[in-house]
Amino acid sequence: MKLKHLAAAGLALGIAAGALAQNRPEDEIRYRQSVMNVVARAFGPMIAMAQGKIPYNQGIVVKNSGLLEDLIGLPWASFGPGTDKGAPTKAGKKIWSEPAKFKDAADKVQQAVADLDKTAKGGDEKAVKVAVGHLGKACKACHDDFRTKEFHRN
Ligand code: ASC
Repeated sequence: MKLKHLAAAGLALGIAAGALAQNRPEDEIRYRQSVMNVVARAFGPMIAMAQGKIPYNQGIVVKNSGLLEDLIGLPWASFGPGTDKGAPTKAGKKIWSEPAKFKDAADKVQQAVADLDKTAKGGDEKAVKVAVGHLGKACKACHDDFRTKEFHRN
């Protein structure tokens, strides 16, 4: 076999191996926690604005709502089978025992983010604050049902 064929075969094998590779549970846990951490950082200032703790800032609202819209679809695929343990996590057992309910709660969060992003672009401060409240409620509802108070290792 010529060198360039060997290189091509090696590349093809590498791609196939990559496609088959499963992320380890600890990597999935770290990934979903990382996304949620950035999500919370983006949402925080909007909560503070809605609560009147900091002045309303349309630029931050648009930027951070866009960030949320980009990010909020990412963590859900990392709650797959076998990712209930492997690293300290607050993920509750019900995520895996009641997956339809978990999906419903996650869908509500994603819908509330989409609503906030759309409202943010409209620039109506009052409407934004209502949308922020809706998203906060959706976040909290999912956390109440599917997140434990403390980290656990199972
Ligand atoms: C956040 C965050 C949460 C939710 C929750 C909404 O930014 O870290 O857990 O929003 O406070 O009620």
